[in-house]
Amino acid sequence: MPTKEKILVTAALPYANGNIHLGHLAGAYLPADVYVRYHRLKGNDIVFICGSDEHGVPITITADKEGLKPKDIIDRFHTRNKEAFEKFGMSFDIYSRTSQLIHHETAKEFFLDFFNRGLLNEHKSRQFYDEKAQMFLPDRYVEGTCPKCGYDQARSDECENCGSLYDPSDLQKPVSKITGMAPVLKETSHWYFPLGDFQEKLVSYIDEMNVKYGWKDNVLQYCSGWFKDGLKERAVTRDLDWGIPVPLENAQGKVLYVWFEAVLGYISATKELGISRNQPDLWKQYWQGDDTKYVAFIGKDNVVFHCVVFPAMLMAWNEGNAGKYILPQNVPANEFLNYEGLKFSKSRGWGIDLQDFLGKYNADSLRYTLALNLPELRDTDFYWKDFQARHNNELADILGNFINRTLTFVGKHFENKVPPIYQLEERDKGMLELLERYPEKIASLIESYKIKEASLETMNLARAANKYFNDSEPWRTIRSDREKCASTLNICVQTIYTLAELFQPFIPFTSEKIFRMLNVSPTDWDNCGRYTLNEGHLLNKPEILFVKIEDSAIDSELDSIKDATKRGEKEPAEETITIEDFDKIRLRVVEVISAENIKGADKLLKLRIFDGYRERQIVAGIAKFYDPEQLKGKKVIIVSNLKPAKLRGIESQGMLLAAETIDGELKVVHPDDNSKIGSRVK
Ligand code: B3M
Ligand code: ZN
Repeated sequence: MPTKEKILVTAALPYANGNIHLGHLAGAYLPADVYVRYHRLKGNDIVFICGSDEHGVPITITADKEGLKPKDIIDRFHTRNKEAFEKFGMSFDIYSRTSQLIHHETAKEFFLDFFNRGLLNEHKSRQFYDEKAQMFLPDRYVEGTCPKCGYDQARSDECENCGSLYDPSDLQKPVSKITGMAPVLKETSHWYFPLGDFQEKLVSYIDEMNVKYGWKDNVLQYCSGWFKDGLKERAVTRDLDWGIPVPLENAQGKVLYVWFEAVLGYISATKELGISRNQPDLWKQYWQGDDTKYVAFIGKDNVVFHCVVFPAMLMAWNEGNAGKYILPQNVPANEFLNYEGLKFSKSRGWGIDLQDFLGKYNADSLRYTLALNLPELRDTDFYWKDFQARHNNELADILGNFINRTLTFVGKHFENKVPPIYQLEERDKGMLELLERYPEKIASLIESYKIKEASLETMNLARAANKYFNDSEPWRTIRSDREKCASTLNICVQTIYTLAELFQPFIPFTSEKIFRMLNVSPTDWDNCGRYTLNEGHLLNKPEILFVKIEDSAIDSELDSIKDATKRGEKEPAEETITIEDFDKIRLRVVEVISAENIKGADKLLKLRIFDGYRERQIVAGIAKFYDPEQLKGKKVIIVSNLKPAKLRGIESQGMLLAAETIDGELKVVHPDDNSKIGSRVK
């Protein structure tokens, strides 16, 4: 008997302010589930932990937009996502939530331990405060004009156009993205975790894990990027009224930073699991057991938190406490899955959420399609046509067809009983050897996180099975050589059993159906691929596993995404202006005379335009979306009475109107071809 492994698996805790979509599944959840299901079949001792991440600014913002309390939002999405995951076949041992008391206690325990040991530094700083929303604004909710280059969508302390870093007080015309008002700078104080002190230890930890267990290149690259920049201390508290209150006396209105506590959610959820199983110490066996291997499944945007921040926190704990936590042995993060060639975007209504999808299609067809498209090395896409082809041409025509033709044949010619096996010929031996080799082959792929290749290879076994059936021609041998025919069908039935077993991690609902048709229960992974069904074993009637998806169904999906922008989010709050306000703005039809790129500013185009009276120069941030030549001679609309401003040192005498397309590109607004140059747009 091989020794059983003890394994702890976590999958990123999704924010409870939106629906799970296909991108999340491909990034982290499906690979994690395949991995866990496989290890359970191996008989390993594994726990699979997940839950909702219920704190953080995005949740308070969703709540504000809907005029609800954060609690209403998290209750809604926690329930929805939990259900969606179940329908998709996620086999979590627990799907917890970070609003649980046990989590608050765990997070506070970590914070206080660090605080009491003098690890955290308190600093004062000035941060943007939105007086209307009465809250401090996180960086990504402030926008303004860069003091260096004039770029007008710069962040509070960093400009993505020219790359400069500055003090928030130097940002010009700051605007709060929450209320649209100008925020003020207000002093606040926070506690900082000295991440930099852990850099050396983190580097050697990751090196060691990589040498022993082979980390993915993309993950190593993200990490070395962070190390190259040098780790700096990070604030672990925020000014917010939603979250885990900072457990100190002088900390009213402050909560623990969501990422500080969310990663600890894995530990709290394991504690909760133990309590529900009447084993309150269960969490220690996994989190503090030297013989446990911990694998954390996440998407690429979470790498720094799982490979740098969380390990550093655990190291910090371990340095001062007797009970020592284990660190992730691997963090096999995936890249992103796109939807029909474009990034999933909630705000643009681009994508499809899981509940909708599963209302119409089979979970296993989705699992299979996603498995074959996992963004393990680079970003990949979900295409409806591909989904249809995988379902029709592979699941139905290869796997479904092999099972159906075999079982129908056995029903018709062998009274639905597993036929006896007689003399084996080369082809039969070849098929049996293949069956024996397969479990090991798929196992090693899954164990090295090559889930995509594992799913492809599993379907290859079904391909080989069809070929074996065809080459053996049982429809001929049933008349010419009944013994030979019996042997063929015996092997085909054994093959179905092996397929059902090996496909379990990928398409568990289908495997269950196949086991029912075979009238057997699953065996464990190490026993599959051998003769297991006895001669004479009575089979059940076959049922159709996959009904083909019609073109019309896929066409209507494609039609509905064409106007995706019409669905999507709630309207953002807008401040009203009077007609007099609007009257101050002069919009004019003008003609573009020439356009050119600007050296060193790859986002900007310099245009010469004629406004009906004179020529002038306009600088516009559309260079990524236009060839200068495309605009020559075109009529466009500008704000003509805007005070001239310099962008990248070049004067712009007005502003061009442009609108975003559904794929996030900026396109210039063109008036009718007959519009008069110089005429006012009202
Ligand atoms: N909630 C971000 C995300 O959903 C975050 C993950 C937490 S894992 C501890 O992508
Ligand atoms: Zn700049």
